[in-house]
Amino acid sequence: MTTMQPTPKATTQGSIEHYDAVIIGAGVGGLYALHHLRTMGLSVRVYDGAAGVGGTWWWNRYPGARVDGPGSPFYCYTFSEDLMQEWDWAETQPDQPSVLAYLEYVADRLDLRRDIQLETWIRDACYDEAAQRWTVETSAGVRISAQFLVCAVGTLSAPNSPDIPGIQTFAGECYHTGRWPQTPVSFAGKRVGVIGTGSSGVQAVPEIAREAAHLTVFQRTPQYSIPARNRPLDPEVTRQVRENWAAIRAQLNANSVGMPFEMSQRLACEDTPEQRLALYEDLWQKGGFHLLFSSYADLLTNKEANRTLAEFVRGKIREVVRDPKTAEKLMPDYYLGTKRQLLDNGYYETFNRNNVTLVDLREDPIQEITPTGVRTTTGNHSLDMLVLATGFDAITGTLLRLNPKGRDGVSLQEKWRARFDTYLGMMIADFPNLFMIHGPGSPSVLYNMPLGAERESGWIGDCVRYLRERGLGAIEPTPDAEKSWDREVTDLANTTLYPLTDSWYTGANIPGKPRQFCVHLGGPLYFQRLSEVAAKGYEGFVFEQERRTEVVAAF
Ligand code: N01
Repeated sequence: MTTMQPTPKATTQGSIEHYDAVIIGAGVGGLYALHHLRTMGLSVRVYDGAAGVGGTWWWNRYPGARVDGPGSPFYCYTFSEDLMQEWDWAETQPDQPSVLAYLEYVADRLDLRRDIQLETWIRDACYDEAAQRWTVETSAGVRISAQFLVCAVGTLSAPNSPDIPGIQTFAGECYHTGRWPQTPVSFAGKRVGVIGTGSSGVQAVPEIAREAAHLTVFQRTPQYSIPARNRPLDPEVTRQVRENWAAIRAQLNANSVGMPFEMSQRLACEDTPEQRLALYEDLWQKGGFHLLFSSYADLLTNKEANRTLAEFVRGKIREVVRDPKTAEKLMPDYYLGTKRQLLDNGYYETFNRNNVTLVDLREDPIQEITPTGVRTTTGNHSLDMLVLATGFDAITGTLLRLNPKGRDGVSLQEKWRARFDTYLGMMIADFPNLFMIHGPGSPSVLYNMPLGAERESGWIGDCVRYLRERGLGAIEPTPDAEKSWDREVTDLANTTLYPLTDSWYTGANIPGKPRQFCVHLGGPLYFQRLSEVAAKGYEGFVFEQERRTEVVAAF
């Protein structure tokens, strides 16, 4: 564990506080970036609009919210063996309160809170070319200056509130899953409607159905869901992970999604249909992403291979859901895995309950929301509560809503009007000294996010050190570097089936959003690219000499 350090000194000039770095966001990315930059000796201030640390895990308190990836003990920070030894996870798929408790523990253990200002939204961010610094303004109108702006704003943090006619008129309770209230929400005795059947919807639906008088699920696109098979975490697994932490960490770093999966090297066509079925059945029973990652290597690149697994999962839906008409409505028809793969705990089984109705919006679309419910083409659904599980303006939405202004006052909304250009997913031409964690063009949502945040923060720290050691005041990528990075990300994506599906990965869920698959699919290759660029003196970047003299770095 890093020893505790005094907060490096910030300075105040006039009414403006000066820091070396301002970090926006106190979630998984921002917390680690604070720790890392502060350990390097920088003065750092973190701002977050929430009333607590945790980012996405602070906001997403809807019933059933839990890690729907490989989970514990791998969805966590890896940099500190002490954290790994000290924190006990109870379940394989920790629930939202457990992940939040973990992040709160990290914040306390690393004494991060003294440099975090909560309930403070950053409303504006402008680059001052003469000073080579960013000025940010809080919701309270306070201005802060920093040489570096680190945007750890989250990839799934700008809620998508659907523009359905009449939505504002609904007189009952209405909650978006990504802005769930801090106070308990009761479904008892209520008629509840859930709009949306992505990861949040499939997690919430079984929980709400258990308590509500009646639940109506409004589904636009059926999705494939795999049983998560959440269970108590075997203490033996924890013991082994703790004993072999260095090796496990190396394994996570080498894995293409930063997870402890054995990635299959075998092609689907190398097995007979019977062998494939046996393998799929085995992995279905095991639960989680194993079905996708540990079965065949070509499921996300070969349409025919993908079809074999898709057909298997469709068969499972028919097996589980007793009413054949309902089962048919639940039948997905895109390439499995090309929307964010869902994991559930009893989702399809929920449609066997007497108090649950599925409305297929493809055949019976919503006409309007009224004060008393939802009116579809065929009739009215009276509701006391509406749950919007309608997702997010993913990856780029939050930063675009902040809309920082870079060189010559160019706004990010102008810059990203047609394409989300970045270099390495980390920096943007015309926005010097602005770093992103999990930005467009990084592996972000298709990588173990705490681990990705650590590795990206490490690169940011190295870059800052490089500048400071050479008396450089600003760094930004060249437009050419952005173009070639865009090609690299796009070429990688085009080797897969991802771009063929409308999803939030491609921006298709937000009307008017440019279609672009902006996740780098290279995994370890991405981090190797980061290291290579740094080793070549930050190839693809341009620098300015330090111009300022008045603000002395605490470095
Ligand atoms: O959002 P989504 P989410 N009328 O965009 C529907 C992460 N996550 O919050 O597919 C009717 O996936 C929309 O329909 P369609 C995870 O990465 C992680 O569920 O666009 N329906 C879809 O069904 C995940 O992928 C955890 O046709 C409308 C749904 O709403 C990401 O967050 C847990 C509509 C939105 O699904 C987002 O998941 C939960 C409209 N106007 C989430 N607009 C973990 O545990 C949208 N929909 C880690």
